[in-house]
Amino acid sequence: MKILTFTGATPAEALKKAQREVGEEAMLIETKQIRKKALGSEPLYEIIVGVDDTVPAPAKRSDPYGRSGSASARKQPPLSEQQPLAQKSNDVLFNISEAAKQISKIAEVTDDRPAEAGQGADTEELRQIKKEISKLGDKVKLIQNMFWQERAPELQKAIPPEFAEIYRLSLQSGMKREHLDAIMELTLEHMPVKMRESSESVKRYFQTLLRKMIPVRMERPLATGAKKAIMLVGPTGVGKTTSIAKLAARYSYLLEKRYKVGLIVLDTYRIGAVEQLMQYARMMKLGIETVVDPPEFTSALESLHYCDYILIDTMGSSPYDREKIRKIQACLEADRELSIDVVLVVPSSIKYEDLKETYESFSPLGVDTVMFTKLDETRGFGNIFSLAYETNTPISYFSVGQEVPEDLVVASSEFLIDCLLNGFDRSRV
Ligand SMILES: Nc1nc2c(ncn2[C@@H]2O[C@H](COP(=O)(O)OP(=O)(O)O)[C@@H](O)[C@H]2O)c(=O)[nH]1
Ligand SMILES: [Mg+2]
Repeated sequence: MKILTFTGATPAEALKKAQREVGEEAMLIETKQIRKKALGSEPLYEIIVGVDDTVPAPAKRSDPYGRSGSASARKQPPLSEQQPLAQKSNDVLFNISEAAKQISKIAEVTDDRPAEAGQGADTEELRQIKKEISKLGDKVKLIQNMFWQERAPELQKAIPPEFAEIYRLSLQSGMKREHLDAIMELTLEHMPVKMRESSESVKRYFQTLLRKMIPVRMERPLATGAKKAIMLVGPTGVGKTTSIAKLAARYSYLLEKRYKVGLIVLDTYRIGAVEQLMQYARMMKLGIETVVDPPEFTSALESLHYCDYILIDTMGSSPYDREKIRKIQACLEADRELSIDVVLVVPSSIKYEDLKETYESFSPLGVDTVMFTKLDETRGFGNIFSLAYETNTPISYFSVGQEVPEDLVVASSEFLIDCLLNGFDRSRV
């Protein structure tokens, strides 16, 4: 059975549309008001009908018991005269479960009979009963699916069955509930009726909508003579240094144009843990400067003036350490020549609320883009979606593993939404 939805300013108008589209043969499932009349907007009614898309059953079947016709072969009244099934559904379910009980009683009795006595008749009777039971099972399933009534707390409308899968997937992805419900509400309101027919087309529509909502920063080739400085900031252990190494390899060796790349390590707390990046610099033969304060920072930028890209690593900032963030800020302010792109690096393996908190602590630095790391260590990607959507900060890169330089992906909304709905798959990187 195919489920179709029609809307109109009155129930009669919605019904007319349905009659034009499917004739009188359909089953009326539900009529409901989905929007009340308000200032500047008409009320909206929706009717849901079911159309049998299988070959119609013959009006009369052969019946070994001489009964005339059967319930399913009886023709239903024309669409305009039907009472909505939703109103009848309780009765229907009650009747079905009563009937099922009675049938199983008969089945028990016949089962208890000795096998020899009247075997032929019993077998035929049992076959019929089994057939009836399986038909009832199908009907119950159909009705249960049609009236899947889970309501999201913030969502005023029930979620139709074709939307159930996509709703569940998004919710499990860790997307902020408010975002999901708002998107769902929009989808229910604006989605073309034709597309609601199957969960597949609903999924495609939803996927496109989500993609359009994610801000992404494209990677563009540098204009001739232009320079770019990129600073990676973020909590300790999120993958900043590893990502700097990946980016350095990318810009100096992996793109069509090979750029001159220089590195700066901002070690404002003199932790001295710069060896990790030093090694990468040696391997890739890149210039590297270690700095501890703003004057050193500006002179390091000057000494790397021959570079197209200057990548700046920052050391050990716990998100709560305001003092360290302030020191980074002082360095950023000391630079008068280049405009430095600040990239916030955060792991995708933490929940949305923690991402948001990290974002807020680093926001005084003026975050230009966000880079999400450790996509290979997480299952849900809705937290990434929600942070990008809520802060409206574009995503620039994803890090999908520890390998330098290959585990880096230039951000794209297709990739993210694919991960969100279908999971991360290394072969699609
Ligand atoms: N699984 C996984 N591990 C990563 C990823 N990025 C970095 N790491 C690992 O995370 C640890 C910390 O990385 P590091 O670059 O030193 O973090 P930093 O403190 O922010 O500079 C290292 O063991 C990295 O190999 C990633 O995308 N996936
Ligand atoms: Mg580091």
